[in-house]
Amino acid sequence: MRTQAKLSAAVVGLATVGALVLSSGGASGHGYTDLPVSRQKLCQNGTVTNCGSIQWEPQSVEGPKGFPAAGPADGQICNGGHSEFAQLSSPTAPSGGAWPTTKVTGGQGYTFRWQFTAMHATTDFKYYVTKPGWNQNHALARSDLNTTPFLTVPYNGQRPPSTLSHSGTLPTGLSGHHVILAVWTIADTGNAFYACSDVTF
Ligand SMILES: [Cu+2]
Repeated sequence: MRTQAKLSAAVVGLATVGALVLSSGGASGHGYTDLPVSRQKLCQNGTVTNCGSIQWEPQSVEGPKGFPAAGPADGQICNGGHSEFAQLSSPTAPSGGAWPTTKVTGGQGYTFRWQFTAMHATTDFKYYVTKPGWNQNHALARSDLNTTPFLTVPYNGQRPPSTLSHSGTLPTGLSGHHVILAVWTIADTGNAFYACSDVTF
């Protein structure tokens, strides 16, 4: 009897652990930008090939929050620190050649857009852009970026709708190829979602 009681306690314990694992798994993925189109979306829609597993889950670029003080390491910012998504930090498209870019104009109003598959309680959204003269020949690092966001949208712990647009103004003084880094910071976990979009000013 005692053994049986211990066993069933152990089974309950395992079930609890299982439920916790499932619930954190459920919170583990879930948004990307499609305006301007992000690298993970270009992989998912087949515009860029040889991307690896990110093509099946563009919403899963989830890494530690706190960028730029914390967050993914330099060289892994665009892949959220996930080695299985390393293709996203490649300075060139995994299929060869340059990442396709969206044409934008400095000083112009722009509507940035996120798509969510899980609507997490949200601290804020921040948008960063690379500096003039950034190093385009390596995986994106903090030294390439203006680490002051050009757009911050506080969200006060609310949950976003499945599609969310933000109106902002593109920074001035940039020309040629740049990367916009969008960061979605979750309020009730230690994580954030990262999306890099290539643009031409
Ligand atoms: Cu999630």
